[in-house]
Amino acid sequence: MTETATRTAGMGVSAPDLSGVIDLRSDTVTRPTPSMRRAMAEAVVGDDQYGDDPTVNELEAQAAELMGKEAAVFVPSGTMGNLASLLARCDRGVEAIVGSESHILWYEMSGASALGGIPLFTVQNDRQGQLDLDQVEAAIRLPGATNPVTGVICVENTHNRCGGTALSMDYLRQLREISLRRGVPIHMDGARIFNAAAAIGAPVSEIAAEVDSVQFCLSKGLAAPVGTLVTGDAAFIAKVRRARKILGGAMRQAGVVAAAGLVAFEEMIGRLPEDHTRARRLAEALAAIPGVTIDLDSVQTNIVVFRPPAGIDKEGAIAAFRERGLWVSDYGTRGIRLVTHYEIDDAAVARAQAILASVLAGVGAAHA
Ligand code: TLP
Repeated sequence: MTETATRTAGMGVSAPDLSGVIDLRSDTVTRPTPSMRRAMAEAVVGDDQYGDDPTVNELEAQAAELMGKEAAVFVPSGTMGNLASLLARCDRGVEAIVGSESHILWYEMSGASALGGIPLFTVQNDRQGQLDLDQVEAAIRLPGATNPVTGVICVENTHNRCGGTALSMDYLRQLREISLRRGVPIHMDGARIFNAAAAIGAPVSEIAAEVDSVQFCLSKGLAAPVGTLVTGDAAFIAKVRRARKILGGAMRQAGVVAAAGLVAFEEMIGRLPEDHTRARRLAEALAAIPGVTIDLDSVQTNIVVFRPPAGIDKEGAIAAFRERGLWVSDYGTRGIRLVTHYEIDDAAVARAQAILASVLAGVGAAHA
């Protein structure tokens, strides 16, 4: 039986046949590795809401240690990790500062505002995914009779819509200085913090030391099927646990999925630079195609964002890629996004390059 058939056996429906597809839509498309599937099958589990799941407990302990924080809590998704963190920092009417290009602002259904009554105060992101420091300072409210107060400053690392850019330690230290001076904590949406650490060559704990909380995802470049860890001090994590419960995200025998996370720590973190090298190769190939707009400086990790040449319609190009077996994401005003991950090897990159060239420059169209 093929893997696809095994996965759908008995369900009466068939999954799309992905064989032969080069899926660069996201690193979220990664399927669990064989060792993850084995660990999941063999996981020792218990009811996590009684604190009885040893695999979840181990995952949370390792996550806290990796980030150098007191505690961690396992939540189902990055979206819930951010939302629960904001709920833990801000009562109704207390503001969260977020970047103008942040995932929280663009792709999380305004959950903080819709469910938590938390206004999102937007500060400009520059091309590197940094929040302008003067604007952050100006956005933090002074105590007064009429204005709301600021509960948290959110940064994203790596920065998705800015093309996978990693924040520098120097920048983080400057932001930290403002946060300490003004008494406003920093939350890091570190969905891809391990990619950031690989890009700047610093341990994740050094990055995490400059912020009060970090959420990071197991289900992106680390290839686990489900899950995110929120890390921070013990009092904050106790609040995040309560927020997770009200959001319906407290689970039971979650060790079945946590087991894949433990394998991800062991086996997947160290290989992320390979994804960065392949993304770079794709970016350079795109830059060589006349008319393609791409900012090579922003290609620092596993994400590549570009615009097709003037005269080539974006939607048409995406459809033409797909016909040839290359799946990419439409990134709206930002253009087209490609994301490398562990299911993309050198041969897949070479094929993708040929398809990109054939559609965007008509090169070798007969062969692609
Ligand atoms: N990002 C997804 C899409 O939502 C765009 C992707 O394909 O990149 N923070 C960041 C920085 C993210 O990139 C994502 C997912 C999340 C949070 C949310 O994680 P999930 O999908 O687990 O809720």
